[in-house]
Formats: sequence, C-alpha cells, structure tokens
Amino acid sequence: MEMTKEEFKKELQQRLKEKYAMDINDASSQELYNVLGSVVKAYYSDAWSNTWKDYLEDGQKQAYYFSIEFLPGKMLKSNLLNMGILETVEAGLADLGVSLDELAQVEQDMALGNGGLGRLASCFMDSIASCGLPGNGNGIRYDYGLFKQRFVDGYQVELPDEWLRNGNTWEVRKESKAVDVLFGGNVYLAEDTDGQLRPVYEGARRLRAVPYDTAVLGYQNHLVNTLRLWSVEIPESEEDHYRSIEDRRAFEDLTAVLYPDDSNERGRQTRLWQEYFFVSAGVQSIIRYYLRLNKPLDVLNEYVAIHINDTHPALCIPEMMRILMDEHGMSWEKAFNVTVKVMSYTNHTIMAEALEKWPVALMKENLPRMYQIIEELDRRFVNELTICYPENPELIQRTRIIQNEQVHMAHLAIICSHSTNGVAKLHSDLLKEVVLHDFYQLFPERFNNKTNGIAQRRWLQLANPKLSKVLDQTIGTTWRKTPGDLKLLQNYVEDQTVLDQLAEAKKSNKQRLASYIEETTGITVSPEAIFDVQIKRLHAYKRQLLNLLHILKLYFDLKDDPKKVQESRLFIFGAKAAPSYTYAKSIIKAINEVANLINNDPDINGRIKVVFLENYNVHLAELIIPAADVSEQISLASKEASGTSNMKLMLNGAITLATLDGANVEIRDAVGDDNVVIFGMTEREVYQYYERQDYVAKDYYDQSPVLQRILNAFVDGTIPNIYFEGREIFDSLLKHNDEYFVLRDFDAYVKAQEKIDGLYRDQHHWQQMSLMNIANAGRFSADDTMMRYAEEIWHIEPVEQYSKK
Ligand code: 26Q
Repeated sequence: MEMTKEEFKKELQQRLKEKYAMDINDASSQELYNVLGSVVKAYYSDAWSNTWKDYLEDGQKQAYYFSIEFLPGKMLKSNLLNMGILETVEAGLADLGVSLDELAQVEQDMALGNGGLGRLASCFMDSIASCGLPGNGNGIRYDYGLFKQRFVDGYQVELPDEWLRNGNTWEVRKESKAVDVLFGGNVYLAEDTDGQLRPVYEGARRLRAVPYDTAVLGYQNHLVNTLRLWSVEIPESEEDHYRSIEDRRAFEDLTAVLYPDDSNERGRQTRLWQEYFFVSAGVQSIIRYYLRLNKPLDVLNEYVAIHINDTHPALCIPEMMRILMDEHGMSWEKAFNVTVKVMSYTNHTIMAEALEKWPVALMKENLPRMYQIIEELDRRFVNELTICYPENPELIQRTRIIQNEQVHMAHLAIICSHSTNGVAKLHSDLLKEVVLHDFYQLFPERFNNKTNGIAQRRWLQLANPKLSKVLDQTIGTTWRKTPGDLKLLQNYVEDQTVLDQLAEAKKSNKQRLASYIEETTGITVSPEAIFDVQIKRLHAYKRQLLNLLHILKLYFDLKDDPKKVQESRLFIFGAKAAPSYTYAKSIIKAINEVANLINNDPDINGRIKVVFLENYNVHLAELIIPAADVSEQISLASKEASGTSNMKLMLNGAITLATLDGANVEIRDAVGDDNVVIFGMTEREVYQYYERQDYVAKDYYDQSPVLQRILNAFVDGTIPNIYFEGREIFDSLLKHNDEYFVLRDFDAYVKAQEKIDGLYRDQHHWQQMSLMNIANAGRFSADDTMMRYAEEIWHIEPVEQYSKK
C-alpha cells in the first residue's frame, strides 16, 4: 500500500468536496475525521477483499475468536500505523493546517468490554493479523459500551456511553449475511418423513442477527482480517408475534448494553440471550461459509477452529452439535467427535464465585433445544465416568455439567473441547492443581498454559512515540516487527547517553500527563515526583485499599515529622467499579476524600499528591502508561489470573511493585530480582491460611499503633465525608476478617515502598532498572502468544503471502 503525501492531500480534499461540498478551512473536526476515515477505508478495501478471496481459494484452516467483549479503543492511528502511512498522513494534514492528534480525539473509544478480558481479545486480533494468521473475531455490537464514569462529590456516577451517536466510520453492515436465531417456545423430537428424529419448534421467537464487520489490519503485511459483531433486529415477518410493546422492547434491547463485570448481574435472562445470540449467529455463519468450500462436515476441524474466550461463549458447543445433527443429519457420536476437535477454551479466573452457572429452569425456558443437548451431554458424560470410575461417585458429582439445578459452563467447556488454557504460568498451575484438579485428572493432555501478551504496536509505538524514537536510534527499528529484539537495549545499560535519552522521554511523557491532570482536575502536579500508578478495575482482590492505607501512612509520617526525607510522590488511580458493587464504590469515595485531604493540606505542601482520574479507558491508559515510574500490581497472590497492565507498564519503563501473582511471577523471571520489587505472601502461604483457617485480622490491628491510627482515620472523622463508607471499609477489615489479607501484607508493602523510595533517589541506578524492564518486555508480545495458540491449540499457519519478514 503506497501513497505519497501529495496524493493523500488531494484525495482528502476531493472527498471533502464530494461529501460536504467544503474546503478544509470550513470543515469541523468531526467532518474532517469522517472524511479521513473514508480515505483510510478506501485505502485498505482492496486488501480486505483480497484477503477474503485468498482464504476462500486456499481453503486454509481459520480460527474464530468468540468473545462477548472486545475493547479496541480508538482505531484511526492504529490503522494508519499498520498501513504504513501514519507519518505521511500526519505530515499531509500538517501542510493543510490540521493536527492529526486533534482529529484522532474526535473518534469515540470503542469500549465494548469491561477490562482485561476484552482488551486481551483486541490485542489478540491485532496480533493474529500482524502475524499473517487467518483468524477472525466474533462478538456483539452493543449500542452502548461500558458506562462513562463521572465523580460527583467523590462518588462514582455512571452515564451511558453513546459511542454510535456520530456514526462509526469503521464498520460495514452486511445485510446479506444476516442469520436468524430462535428463542423460547417448546421443542420436541418427532420422526421426519425420512424416519429420522428431528426437533419440532412450537411458539419460538425468531430474531434476526445482522453482522457489522470491522477490518483488522495486519502490521504492514497487506493482510486484513475481520471482526464481526452482531446486532439484533426484529424480522418483518415476526412483527405480529409480540404481545405488547414491552414484550417487543425486551427483544429489541438484546444487544443494547454491555453487562458490567458484576456479580449482581449474574443469572440475568438478557445476558443469557446475549450469549446465545452471538454464538448462534457466529456458528451459523461459519458453517454457511464452510459449505461453500464443498467439504464434508465431518472434517470441519481441518478447516475451522473456534476459541471460547472465558465461558461466556460456551454455548458454541451445544449450538455446533445442534447444527450438525438437526440441520445436517449427523449422528450424535460423529457430531460430538468433530465438535470437541473444533473447540478450545480459555479460563480467566480462579475465583469460584466468578465461575459462570445458569439455572436449569432459565435455560430450559429460554433455550429449550440447547438445554436438551446439554442434558444429553451431561448424561453421556456421567455414563462414561460411571464405567471408568465405578468406585468414585463423588468425582462424577463434582465434575458433571448439571449440578444442583445449575448448568456449569466451565464444565461444559472443558468436557466438550480439546484444550483448556490458563493465562499465566501460575494461574495454569493453580487450575491443574487446585481449581480444576478433577478435570486435570480426567483429561491431563487438554490442559496447557498460554501466558497473555500485549500489542506492542499500540502500547509502545502509538502510545509512546518519544521512547520509540530513542529505541530506533539506539537499537534500530527491527523491534517494531520483532519485539524480542528489544533485548538489544541491554547492551546499553552502562551507556549514560542512552540512559539520559530514556529519562528525557519519560520526563516529557510525565509533563504530557501532568498537563492533562491540570486541565481535567485542576490539580497541579510536579513532573519531578515519582509517578506511582495503579490502573485496573476496582475489585477488593486487587487491593487498591492496600495502596490507600500506605498513602495514609506516608501522610501521617509527614504530619509528625515535616522534615522526613522522602521523595515527592504522585499517586495516580484509574478504576471503574461495577455499578452495584457498593464496597468497590466506597473505596473510590474514600480514595477521593483522602486525595482532597492530602492535596489541600498546607503541611504536606505537595510532597504527596493523590489523583483519581475519571473514566479510565483505553485512551486514558495510552496517556498514563508512558508516564509511569512505578507499576502497582498488588493483588492477593493467587487471585489475579494474569494481569496485562503489568506488561504494558513494564514495556514503558515502569518498575513493577508486585506480589507474586499472575504474570508478575514471569515479569520477575524476565527482569531478575534486582529490577523489580516483590513483597507479600506467596500463593502457597495464602492457601496455608485457607487450610488452617487461622487468620485473625484484628491481631494485626491490635499489635500495630500505625495500623490503628490509619484504620481509625476511616471512622473518627480524620478522613472527612465518609461516614458510611469509612465504617464499611473499617468493618470489612476488622469485623469481617479482611478477606484479601490487606493487613497481613501491610508491613511488607510499606517496606517495599521504602525500597522504591531509596531506589528512586539513585537516579542513575533507577534509569538502569527502567532500561532493563524495557529490554525484557519483548517476551510479553501478543504476537508470540498468538503464534503459540496457532501452533499448539488451533493448528493454523501464517498465510504465505502475508507472513512476517
Ligand atoms: C459475568 C456475568 C455477568 C456479567 C458480567 C460478567 C463478566 C464480565 C467480565 C465476568 C468477567 C469479566 C471479565 C473478566 C476479566 O477481565 N478477567 C481478566 O482477564 C485478563 C485477561 O486474561 C486477566 O489478565 C485478568 O487477570 C483477569 O482478571
């Protein structure tokens, strides 16, 4: 894809005339953005249709990544970068007096996900395309993305995210590829004219699923894959079937909103509909496409791999069985055999309360055919185990799909797929040894680890052009295609010039963030301070509270001894809480009130500042991460499956302050003990407490005057305006025995923070540590992660003409 600056300028101006009859100077940013979008789209359209044709002609095996969330963020710059025309376009626009950065601001973040899981899916889409792999995404086109967060008096308030209000440049509606999806009614099996048993549907609702396709561009390799998101419509023929407007509305709203990651939303009927809707539409469209290849369905697994991202799309399994049997007359045994070979599953959590289960009654009423098939899958599984393990009925009870009138989606996914993977080494080990141990005994060969990865292009090249430039000048540009080459930077660990350049880049990113903070919060911060960052969803297990307790300790220390030697610190938080997660919301309120207290205390005089940035999202992450000095990864060991912000922060030169949880363990292995600060209980110690049941949080309080002063501050008015929230937090620690061992790890955390303070004082050494982190972040490239999925799970290969290098 070639285009000169002059050609681009001409094209842009011409399209602006055609569309709005305007000159550059008269156009608004929105209008310019729209036109630029259409130029970009036209530019990749040939490559998109060529890729499509190549796949069809070659009949190559393709992977389909099913995820109920995708969190791509803004796409303009990423597309320009991948097409290799970012600089040309930036310069062309500058000639015309337009700033690309300003235009990019116009684009709404595509926020069709909650956090880690959705963002991972998007990093994977980018890497699949960039590695030249034939793979596509399948999900839901929500009318409203994740809520927008505002603070009112320090409280989180949720506003709707109307991301489609000004249209979406990148999507293409494909009416002709729509499929129908059935809900509810009765299903029974009756003999057909050919003597076969077939399901007969009575009184089912028929909904139309219309796909909207978005191009996923590979990095400078001419490959364009597809992210297909489904939107619900009511077919005209069905309009008479609605009893009332409310009845109709319930179906129309099926793809209206993304459910927040929230235990109170579990068991909701609409969520179940959403899951079946995008799964059924996706599987139907895969089979429709496959039939064009004129291959028999019993070798489907040689051409198609379907990946189930967490259990939310696990209905892929019974839906595939339904299509193969009901629509194509395949026997149960054959259909099951092929389904297992097609499907693979990733687990993202070990927290028992987060594992998805659906009440049998709900499933039966809404998805009767799915339930029949699940019941039969369960029956056959129980039968087989009874033969193999007659002496162990407990094992069967523990592992079967249907238990206590609930369908266990993880059991369904493991039993009916050929691969189950965790997302970091520690997490995968815990799955095998503890959480899914029974299944590991039954199917040891199915379990494997695939440590998460991140898209270097977005999280370094786009988010941090300053650092990227230093890297180019120092180690050349090959790291842009081969992130492992970042290792070359290690050769410069004693090179003062390079260390100074890295420090300069960091400084400038800190200034950029400082300006943003000033503009949006009115708080003035010094770029000289340590930028200490905790950015992730607000969850008790992630322990933002531990961070807050330590901030209070520093505050009281400085109040007691204003001459205390201590580096200036800026604590930065970014986090959304699920709307009905009251405890998490109380912590947000408490952080905001502590921020107010400290930021305005003349005794502190700016030596500690606390900033909670509103509405943390992909775009804000791109601004914060390049400016971070310290990366807070302080979850209770064993609870964070992987984490991915830990990788992004490391790649941008932050020093990780962490427990040995999730991928933090691998970060430590990558950089060595000297370049990371580890503290707190190990996962083993946590499990020992669970076994012995002898943790008494109150002992820590009783024995520590420091903790007494800090915790009392929550209930004695020291922290103002948190009468109820303060009590709730205080009680969670002392009355309800501190579920996530915050008090147990407090001392170790304080010491680790003191270590950070000391390390930062030696700027030369700090720069060396920072360099070592950047140099060793290449191993967390999502490109590598995707190549492992491709080789070891999906059995797909890069397409020759698009493959890397
Ligand atoms: C479930 C039921 C009803 C409504 C919502 C949900 C729901 C939504 C989102 C449940 C879970 C999620 C998201 C989970 C998630 O983001 N997990 C994270 O996945 C990352 C990628 O693997 C890991 O790095 C994180 O450790 C893990 O917490």
